[in-house]
Amino acid sequence: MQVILLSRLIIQRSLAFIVLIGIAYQSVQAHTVIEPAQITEGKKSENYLVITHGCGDNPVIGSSIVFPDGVDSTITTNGNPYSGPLSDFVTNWGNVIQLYQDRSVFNEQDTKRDALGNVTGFWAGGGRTIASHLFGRIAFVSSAITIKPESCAKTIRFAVAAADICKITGMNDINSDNAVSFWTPAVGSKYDGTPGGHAFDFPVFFTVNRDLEVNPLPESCNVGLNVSVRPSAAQVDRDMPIQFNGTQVWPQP
Ligand SMILES: [Cu+2]
Repeated sequence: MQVILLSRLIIQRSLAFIVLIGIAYQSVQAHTVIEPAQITEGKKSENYLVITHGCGDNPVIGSSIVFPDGVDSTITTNGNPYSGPLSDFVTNWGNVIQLYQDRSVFNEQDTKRDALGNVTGFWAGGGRTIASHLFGRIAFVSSAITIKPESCAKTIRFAVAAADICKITGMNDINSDNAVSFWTPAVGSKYDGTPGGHAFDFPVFFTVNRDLEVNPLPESCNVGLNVSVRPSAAQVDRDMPIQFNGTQVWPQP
């Protein structure tokens, strides 16, 4: 009897172990992310865009990423729409991202800039591909971001739009044939991806946490605000395409 119980226990344990391995394996097949995903205000931060898988079985040949510019972005506080500007919460958003030149993953790369010359995103591509079973990472640095001391902002979470490109197509074919993996907020842009598709409306998040010791919340703030920032459709449409030497190379015009 005891032997039966014991063997049952062992079987249960090993089943649990197999389930655990399954979970661990799935988490390796993660989505494309920024790491670290959360940074502390007031401190420069070394980050990577980490590309974690191809488009189906197609390897990634390039990547394009757009940060909300805070100009016409959609802002919510604790989930409620907020109509004021981003500068109510962060004093120096704009031009805080800089790309490191590093050709170990792709041959070409550059920043994307708005009319004022502020970096709004970057792209990398060409040369070798990232094997679909390996990770690739694109290094960038964010300079110190400052949360407005008078504000009640505790966290500011940016929904960053990223596209991992596996096949260069025109706009019409962008959602077919595993051409692109989109990690974009579904804001109504041309780069929303397919509803119900892989990681639909699953952007890359980048969060700035208030340094509550250096920059404590004003007493009137109660628990503080979680601020969420999503780019406008117009900005994603404008900034997502890749320009190379003055010519748009993706999507094909
Ligand atoms: Cu994924």
